[in-house]
Amino acid sequence: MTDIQQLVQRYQEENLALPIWLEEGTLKVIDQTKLPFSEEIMTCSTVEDLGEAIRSMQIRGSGAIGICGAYGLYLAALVSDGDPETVKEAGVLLKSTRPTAVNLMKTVDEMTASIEGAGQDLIRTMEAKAVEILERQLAFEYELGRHGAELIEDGDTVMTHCHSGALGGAGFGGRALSVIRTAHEQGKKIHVITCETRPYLQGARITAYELKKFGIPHTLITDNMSGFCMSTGRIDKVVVGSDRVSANGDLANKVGTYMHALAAKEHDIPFYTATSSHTIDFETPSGADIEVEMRDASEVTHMKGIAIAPEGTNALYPSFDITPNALISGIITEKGVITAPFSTNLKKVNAQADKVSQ
Ligand code: RUB
Repeated sequence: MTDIQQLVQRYQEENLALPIWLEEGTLKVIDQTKLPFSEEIMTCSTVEDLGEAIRSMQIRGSGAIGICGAYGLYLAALVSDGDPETVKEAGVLLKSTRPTAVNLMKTVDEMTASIEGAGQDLIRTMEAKAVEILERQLAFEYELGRHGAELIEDGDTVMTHCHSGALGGAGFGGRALSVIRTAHEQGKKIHVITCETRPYLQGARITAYELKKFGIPHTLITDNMSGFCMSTGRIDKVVVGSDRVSANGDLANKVGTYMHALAAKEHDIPFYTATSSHTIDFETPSGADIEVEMRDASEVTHMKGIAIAPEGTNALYPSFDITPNALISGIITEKGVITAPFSTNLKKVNAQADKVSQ
């Protein structure tokens, strides 16, 4: 059995969701734009196909697109005739798809770095590295889930935004939902409020879908209801994922996160981001240095191709926003929960990490 086949078997045994896998020389991806109404599997035969699937958010979530970086280069190796340059070019293409989430950049860099010692064994090296990255990421989800669950009390209502879950990560619960799923599996009676997340509705479509699968009670709200819910005592804690954390602890996450963090501060509600050491970007000093992806305005003026505004209306779609570290109560990682002062404490945790990876 190959490494990849063993991994697929493990996912079945542990009831995990594989966001992407290899079958007969092509990559298979659960098309997240179709969820929850159909669980369609799409095929990416080339790295170009995979790049397009990432751009169009058929596969999304910072962890999952990080895994695409790994599997994408493995796919490139399969058709490379042993030419390392083709594989490196595939990495450049994948890195250009979405600029904000740092995991994709890091996994591509890690795969590319391992090309050097590969020699004749390019395919075998790429397969082993891709599996290693996915397994490490999965291990981090279990670990950060365990640390984060210590913050969740029996009876808590936890709000989350967008989808930071299994299919957006390595299959257990991504980041935020790893915390929530672990607390639930520990027997804590928790309730989740999931924000719908305009305009792509990842919260309504995918978070609610996964919470239902996990059997975790939940309530859907629109993004503009969080202030009301907080002011009326309906929310005890907020846990969101993260696409990038800068060296000073500022957080880039799905647009709307900042507004929830401001409201949480006003109401003394702890606000956490769940992440991994791989998502902490020490090359980026602060949130102001993070490139925020701007997506097509038509994604705001239209829903599933149907116009919801008069023709010609100008619209803006920053896909992420920046939450300053002062609004963050703690950064949950596989190494533990990091609190202020973030610049100092993030560095300490990084130094402890044997290997910085997702
Ligand atoms: C990004 C998104 C979340 C994160 C964070 O969405 O869902 O902001 O990825 O979650 P999209 P995690 O890819 O749809 O723009 O840390 O689990 O990736």
